[in-house]
Amino acid sequence: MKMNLALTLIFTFSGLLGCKVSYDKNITPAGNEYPGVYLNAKVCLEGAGTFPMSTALKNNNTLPFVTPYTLANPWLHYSIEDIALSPATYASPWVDWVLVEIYKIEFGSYLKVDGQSALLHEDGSLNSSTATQSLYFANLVPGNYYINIKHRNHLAIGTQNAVSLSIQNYSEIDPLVFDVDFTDPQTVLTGNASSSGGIQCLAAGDVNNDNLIDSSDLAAINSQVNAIFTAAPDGTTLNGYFAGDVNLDNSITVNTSLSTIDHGIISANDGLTTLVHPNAP
Ligand SMILES: [Ca+2]
Ligand SMILES: [Ca+2]
Repeated sequence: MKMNLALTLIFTFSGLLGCKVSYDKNITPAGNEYPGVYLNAKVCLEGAGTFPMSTALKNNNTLPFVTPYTLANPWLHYSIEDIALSPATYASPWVDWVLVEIYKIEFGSYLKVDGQSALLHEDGSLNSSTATQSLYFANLVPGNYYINIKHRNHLAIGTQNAVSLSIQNYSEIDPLVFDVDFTDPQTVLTGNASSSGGIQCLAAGDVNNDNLIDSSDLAAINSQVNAIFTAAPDGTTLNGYFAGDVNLDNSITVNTSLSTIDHGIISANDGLTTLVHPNAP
């Protein structure tokens, strides 16, 4: 969201002699039209396949109009940028919501300084909740930051090194030039552990969001079906926005032998863990 942030603060205080003194202070940084920075980034979700990624959730109108990343565990996320999507915004080919977290080093430790939900386009670009490519972080100044991408049923991914964010004016953004290309295995901390064909993706299958893909994620799919249809027989399928839908095709199916497509993706990634800065809890 681009905003005119040439803010003016008016300070008023009482002087020692009791007279009131007022003055204006323009807080726009000298030489910069806008405070804050833009992030233009590219991301791949393994479960959604290769580019263009699957938009089945949006196509079936089960993609939520508001971010699924909230103040509740495990996301603990809130941002004023996370507004409900308009019908016009919803019409674009979105894959899913992702969560962007930005850290900086302060006194030797990683400090989370901002975060924002983003819409993942089928071409991999991150877009704001008003459907503009790139994300605007009003409270950040140009500098070097570590950036992590989280997803509700994929393992998080993060930059190996601090990256420079400097663009302060939306008109300067080249949609084809990414500040961070998370699909480049050289960019991310996980190296090529979950890359396919040279494309780095967030690894699919962390259904229960514990930063590990294992058998508990397999069991979670059947549990989600059985939570709605008790003792559902094998083959019972639910359509909708479920954490167990790791291939993002809008469906999960109960299967006691754990052999559906969603189960298979989890099994293939068994043992993978999140590796980001700072270390995942
Ligand atoms: Ca897990
Ligand atoms: Ca599925």
